Order: sequence, then C-alpha cells, then structure tokens
Amino acid sequence: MSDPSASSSSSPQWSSDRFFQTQAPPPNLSELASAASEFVQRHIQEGRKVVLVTSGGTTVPLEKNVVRFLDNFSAGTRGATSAEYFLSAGYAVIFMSRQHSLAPYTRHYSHTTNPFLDLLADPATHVHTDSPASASGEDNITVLKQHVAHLRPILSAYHHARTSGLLHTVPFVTVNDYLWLLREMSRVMQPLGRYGMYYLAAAVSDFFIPSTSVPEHKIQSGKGSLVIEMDQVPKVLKPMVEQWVPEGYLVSFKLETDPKLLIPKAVGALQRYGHQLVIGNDLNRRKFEVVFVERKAHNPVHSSEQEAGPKRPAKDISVDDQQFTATWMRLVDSDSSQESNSIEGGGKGGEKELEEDIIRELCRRHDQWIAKSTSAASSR
Ligand code: PAZ
Repeated sequence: MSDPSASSSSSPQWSSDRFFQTQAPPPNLSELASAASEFVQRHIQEGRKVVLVTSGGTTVPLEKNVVRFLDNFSAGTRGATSAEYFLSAGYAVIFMSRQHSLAPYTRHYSHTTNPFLDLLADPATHVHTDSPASASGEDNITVLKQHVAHLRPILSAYHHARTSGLLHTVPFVTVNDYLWLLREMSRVMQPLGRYGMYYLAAAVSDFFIPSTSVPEHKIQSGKGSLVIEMDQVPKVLKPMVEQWVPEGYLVSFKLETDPKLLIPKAVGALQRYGHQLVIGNDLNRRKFEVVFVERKAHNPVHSSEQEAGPKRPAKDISVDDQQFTATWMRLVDSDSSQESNSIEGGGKGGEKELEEDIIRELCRRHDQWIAKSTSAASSR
C-alpha cells in the first residue's frame, strides 16, 4: 500500500456537499434518524440536556463485497467511559459508536479485560445452599463472591440506563456511514440549540476511497504490490459548526503521537472550524493525560463569570493575534503531574478514571455556554 501522506497532495479536496451528493448513505439512515428524533423530542419536552458521544474507529472498505478494510486502534474506551459519566451528570446520551466496540457499562466486562465467564462459579462444583429448589445448581448461576461488590453498582447503573430511556445507541462501521450519521444526528439534535453538546471522541479516518474507485469484488493477488489511492475525508466540522448545529457546544478530540504537535494542531483546528474546545491527547498517554485547548473567552478560568469549580492553571497561547489557553488534566498518580499548569484530578492505581474529570469540566463549560447564550438572546 502506498503511504497516504505521500499521495495526499495530489488527492482532491472533497467539500462536504460533494461528499453527501455522491457517496451513498447507510441503508437504514431514515429509521436511525426517526428513532433518534423521537429520543431527542422526548428529552426536549422533559427539559433535559442531550449529548452526542461518538466513539470507536471507522473502517475504510477496500471492496464493495468487503473482505478487507483499513481500520484503526480505537476500542471506544474514551467514548464508552465518557457516556457513563454524562449519564451520571443527568444528560440524555446519543451514543454513536463503532459496531461491536466498547459500550457504556458492559465495557467493564469485555472479553479481554474481565471476561464475563470468569466472574461465574463453575456450576459443576458450586452448590447453592439458599434454596432447596436450586440445590442442584441447574436453576441458578452464581457470581463469585469476590466479584459482587464491583459488579453490583455497574449492574444497577446499566439497568437504570436501559429502563430510564436516557441512553440511545446508533452504530456505524465505515467512515462514510459515520459522516452521514454525524450529519443526521446533528440535524436531529438541532432543535436542542444551546442545550445540545457534541463530544466527538471517535477516531475517524482522515482518508477514504470514493465509491466509484472501490472494486466490486475481492482484490486479486498475483499482480505484484497493491497500491491504494485514498482521498481526504471532507472537513465536516466546518459545516457542523456553521450550519448543522450553530448553537450547540462542540468538543472535538485531537490525537497525535508527536507531543510537539498536539497543542499547535488543536489551536489550528479551533481557528479553522470555530468550535468551542479541542481536547488533545497523545496516543500512549491518553488514559491519564489530556489537554483542553480553547479560546481564552471560552475557558471558565478566564471568563468574567463567577467561578464555580476548582481553580485550574491555564497556559496562555497567542496565535495570529488570537488568544487561546491550554489546560492539562492528569490523574495525580501519573508520572508527569509535576508541571505547573496542570489540573490534578486523579486517584489511586486505576480506580479513578480521567473521563470523570473531563466530563465534570465539560458540564461546567456547557452550563456556562447555556447561560451566556441565554443572556445574549434575552438582551437582543
Ligand atoms: O477509543 P480509545 O479510548 O482507545 O481512544 C480514544 C481516542 C484516542 C480515539 C480519542 O480520545 C481521540 O482522540 N479521538 C479523536 C482522534 C482523532 O481523530 O484525532
């Protein structure tokens, strides 16, 4: 396969209009849209804030009858974990995630970490003593005692999310489906105005293959090396901010592997798209360290609003006469919590999750965003 970065200069730039005019939508788009619309309308009536959480990686199929596809590393941990904290904070959540990636609550018992069957007693050796009817072990399967304390609150929260109607899931697989669904979910959430938040944590491919260039059948070997040309995915954040959900609070993520690029790229994204916040993370440090990059006016520490939460030291950045701030957030027991401009939010060995602090900060910023837009609207 050729290096996509080597060929990107010759790849045409796709506008989002051209993409949506020429690339097919997922076949079930209208059903997914009407189910999501019903969800949003219910929460608008109940006066609840709604957040769209995108999560997991997207694929780029190499054939229409897909045998092979390009993928990325994301398991959807960030998105699934964040969705749980948004639910605890009282949000209704549209969880738009890669099919079969991690999901809220069940993520605690994925097949690799904590395989579910490992939690259960072996029915052949375990005797139930509480009820004569189940003494044979045929009617009941028992969770091993040492796992009950961990499982119980997760199970309660899982059942609450299922029965309360606060969690709505929307699956995607390919990058094309992701883009169509992002536009559709934005349209559906548009009536929420400032009460909608958009938390884009999915790892979305930067490149795709236009449908006219995707072969129908399995690519055959025997003709030497395989060269794949990919086009750049259209930058949909721009129409999202300007047209789809202009009043919403929009948070994107930026992943880099070279730490030097993180803040400049995050600032570049804010300048290009004009949304509210970029959360930067390094591939290998993403579980315990992120950086919030935002316009100075959008950072509650720098705003004239009354401070509600903890003081967080933010580093000022000036680019092209515009003022930005970078605020690090770390789990305290990480090896790099020594820098002066950091939020210390962590706990002991793996118990505390960084997403708890991320979501708390976002809720605060979103509330401030709502208050500001409400007072701006009433003074018009
Ligand atoms: O899914 P995960 O928890 O393993 O990784 C999360 C993440 C690194 C994909 C996310 O935090 C992120 O940075 N998403 C945006 C990636 C990007 O397109 O730059």
